[in-house]
Amino acid sequence: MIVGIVGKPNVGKSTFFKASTLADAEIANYPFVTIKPNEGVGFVKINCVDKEFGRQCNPRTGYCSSHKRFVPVNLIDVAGLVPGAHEGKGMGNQFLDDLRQADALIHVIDLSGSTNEKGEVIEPGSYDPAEDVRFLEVELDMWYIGIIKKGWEKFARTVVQEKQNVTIALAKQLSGLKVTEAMIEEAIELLHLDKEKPMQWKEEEFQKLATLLRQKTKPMIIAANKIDTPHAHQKLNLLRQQFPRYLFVGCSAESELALKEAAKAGLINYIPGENNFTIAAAEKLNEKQKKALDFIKANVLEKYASSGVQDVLDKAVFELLGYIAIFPGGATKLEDKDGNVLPDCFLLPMKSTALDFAYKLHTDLGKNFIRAIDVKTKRTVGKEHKLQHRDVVEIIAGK
Ligand SMILES: Nc1nc2c(ncn2[C@@H]2O[C@H](COP(=O)(O)OP(=O)(O)OP(=O)(O)O)[C@@H](O)[C@H]2O)c(=O)[nH]1
Ligand SMILES: [Mg+2]
Repeated sequence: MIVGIVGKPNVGKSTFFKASTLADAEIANYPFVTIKPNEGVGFVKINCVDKEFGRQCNPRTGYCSSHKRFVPVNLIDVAGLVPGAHEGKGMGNQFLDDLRQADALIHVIDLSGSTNEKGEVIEPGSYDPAEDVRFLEVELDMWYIGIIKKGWEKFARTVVQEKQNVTIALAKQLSGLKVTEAMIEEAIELLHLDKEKPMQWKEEEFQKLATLLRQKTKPMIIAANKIDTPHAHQKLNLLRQQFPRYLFVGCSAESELALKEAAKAGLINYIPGENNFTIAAAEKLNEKQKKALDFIKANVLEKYASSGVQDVLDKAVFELLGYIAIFPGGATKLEDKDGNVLPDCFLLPMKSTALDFAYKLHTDLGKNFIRAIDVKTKRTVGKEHKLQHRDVVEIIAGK
């Protein structure tokens, strides 16, 4: 799974990315610091199942801290997009292309209102973040329209002349954006488009088609960043009323980054997403660090119950995309051959079945599937059994 971090310049995308991955992204207070997409691994947080078995797990990927399991997801930090990006403004075309493979988007906006539409620093509170929300929708839709309409006449003519199915042909053309035949079929039906006469599709129909496909393939959560600044909370409430179709999560990427770095340096104990931290080495903290930690405690953690960054990732994967986390495990033992307890945890689309999971583990397990065991209840289940979030499953397969 790939989650793209998007937004205009200077809203805090790289800070969010670095806080989520602790990778070495450049952070600075001016636009266009990022010129290549940063790719990294972030983590979603779940209550680990190890506790229910009275064990401590040994993850092969990710980590587990106080029975909170952190499962890896791929993140990309894309350079800032400006209005007109779809026409190539600010290298927009190239930046948009970096998003093709994304399964979901985290749209970072600036609640402080201290950056204009180009990301330039202005008087705090003088820019309405609602504009951030609107502009990105337009740019993404225009980008999709551009791809759909590229060589459309020739495409439509060939489809008609060769009696091709327009759905299949279009799905092929758009597969790079993760558009499927089913999505196109659904959109065509909804818009009452004539499949026999693609040459007659109108401009406004292309627009609606682009919006529908963009919403399906790039579902978006909004990370309302800089929640630590004055009036940010009122602004966020207003945005929620203005845009009920979006899931907004307030966050302070800068606070999360400071906490993670302090934890990494051994100064504090902090589990990402929690509402508190403890001082681990008071003697090593200088005045500036103490002040920063006090600020974060009072203005972020105590006010909002967390820095919000972990929440954004978790909600993107589990609410927006509706994924579930599944652990492979044996009904009689939870260890792998090297003695690691519950070493793996996989993220699967909702409604995944036992058979889907078998294929995810190994094609041979899928092909030779006999039955599965729900390890928590020890019940035997069949191919079609729908898995639930945090299930532990053993696959029994033939040779
Ligand atoms: N107050 C506050 N400032 C933040 C927060 N997150 C980021 N910033 C500041 O916002 C500025 C821009 O941060 P970046 O992470 O470089 O922004 P970006 O969106 O990646 O910018 P481009 O790469 O130019 O598109 C920096 O000065 C950050 O310190 C936050 O949560 N609160
Ligand atoms: Mg950046």
